[in-house]
Amino acid sequence: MILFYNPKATKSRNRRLPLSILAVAAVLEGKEDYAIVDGNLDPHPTESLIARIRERPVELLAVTVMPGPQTVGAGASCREIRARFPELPIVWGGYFASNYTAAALNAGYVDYAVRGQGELTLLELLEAIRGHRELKTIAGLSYKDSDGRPRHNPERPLRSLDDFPWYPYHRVPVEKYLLPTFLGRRTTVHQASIGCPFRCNFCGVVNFSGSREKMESPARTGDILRHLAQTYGVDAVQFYDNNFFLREDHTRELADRIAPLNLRWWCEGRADIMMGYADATFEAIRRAGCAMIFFGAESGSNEILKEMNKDLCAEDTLALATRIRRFGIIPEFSIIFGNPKDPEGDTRDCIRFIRQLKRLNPDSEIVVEHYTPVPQRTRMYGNVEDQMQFPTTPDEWATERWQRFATQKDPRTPWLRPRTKQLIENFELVVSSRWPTVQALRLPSWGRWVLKILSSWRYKLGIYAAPLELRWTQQLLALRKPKEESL
Ligand code: B12
Repeated sequence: MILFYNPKATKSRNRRLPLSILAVAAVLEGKEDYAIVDGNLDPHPTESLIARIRERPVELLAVTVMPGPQTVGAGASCREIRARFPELPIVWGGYFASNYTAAALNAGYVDYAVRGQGELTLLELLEAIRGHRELKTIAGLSYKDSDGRPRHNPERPLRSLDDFPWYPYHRVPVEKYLLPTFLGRRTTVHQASIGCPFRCNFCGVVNFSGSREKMESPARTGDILRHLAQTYGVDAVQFYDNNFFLREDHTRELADRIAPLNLRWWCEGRADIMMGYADATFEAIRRAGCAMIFFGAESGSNEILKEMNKDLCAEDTLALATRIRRFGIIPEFSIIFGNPKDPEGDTRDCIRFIRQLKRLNPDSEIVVEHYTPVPQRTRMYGNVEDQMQFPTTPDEWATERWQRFATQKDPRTPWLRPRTKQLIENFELVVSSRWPTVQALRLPSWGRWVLKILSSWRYKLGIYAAPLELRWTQQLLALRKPKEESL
């Protein structure tokens, strides 16, 4: 049997279908015996894994790991399982294994790391474990050779999602993952493409997919969503794609196919690409149920956008903020604060840019990010190679200091002075109180008003220092933080 493990990633009220595991399990469905343990549902996943292993022989423990809390759960469970069942091979896949491959293999409890798209790599790894193939022939695989030295095989070219079977939804309790959000009562998740063709040098996806993207056909996305709506009563979708709207013809076809399903949905797009779209396409997207689009605006300075390799200009973001209002779609703009060369100046510029966006479109939602570097194939944004030393093991990644880094809560980067960090956080608190997010489903309307009234003088006068009253009020109201919790 193959045992899959999705370590706990989030609070239980935010749990989502474990798509990473479903994607790789799909290629085993009907051919292999497998089981799934999801730490987002199961409060004692290590015990459950152990119980499964005792039940019947397990050939491989296959774990999906993202940087952040999943690294903690993955490390703890795998260490325990290695101690009890030293012969059982363990493979890690996902963003941690792809971006921090060497660190993953440095753990005594990880034998294989799968980089990038994992379906075929997993199938070939199973062949190798069964003695029918050599490890060195498996593209996308990293492993330790017989001397314990790390080996990194060449990259695996991305395949279209249509080349793989549908996810085996029936193998998980789908009902438990359908959550109320501002989009609908039964929100699900779907990813209709993999990778990203851009080269932004602050992003973890570039290394993962080598600046390439493959999309699912609109027909298949439509069929899957119809199945989810008809079988499970899904009425809303969060799309995980890094770039949902890459091509206008694809977008139009997809919108037309989704429209009859009466879903409300959220996705990510690029301002420059969408600015090239016709009004009729925006209308089609709206008709198809699109409620909000997330845009990585990153900065209001074209110089900094260039330094980020973003291939975007600030004017496109500003124009998009104005244009999208006409179609009743809310834009959610994410801004990266703290350019390493001049964090103070950049922070002031970012604040100015956000204020401009809010003037053009007050409905805009704002996501404030602290620049948190990710290793790149080329240089990192800000040329910070000399200033950054990443952990070399998953256990080090699991420490409090690096958890706060990975979750972007407190990157503690050498160039970010505590005073500047405080200003960024204060500004975030003021702007998120002045316009409480529409994603905060449980926030009562009186709570919204209290936050608005308490913060409007600060926003108007640009006084952000020590907003204790806002911090307490947000805590009291348990205001949702979309950047940490997803929708
Ligand atoms: C869903 C998601 C989440 C969910 C987690 C859901 C869960 N697993 O339970 C939530 C919202 C909780 C979340 C939180 C965070 N996330 Co997140 N998340 C994503 C997102 C949007 C989609 C991932 C996904 O499921 N895709 C669908 C599946 C099918 O694709 P996949 O995961 O890539 O899986 C394929 C391969 O990776 C591989 N594979 C994956 N697992 C395995 C396992 C095995 C055994 C094998 C063989 C192969 C394999 O094969 C799969 C099929 O090809 C990605 C961005 C993206 N679009 O990829 C970011 C992303 C992975 N997250 C990221 C980050 C930074 C975080 C946070 C740290 C953010 C924060 N501020 O807190 C937290 C950390 C939480 C944690 N778990 O540790 C970054 C990682 C960057 C990096 N440095 O590597 C990404 C890339 C976003 C980004 N652009 O920056 N996230």
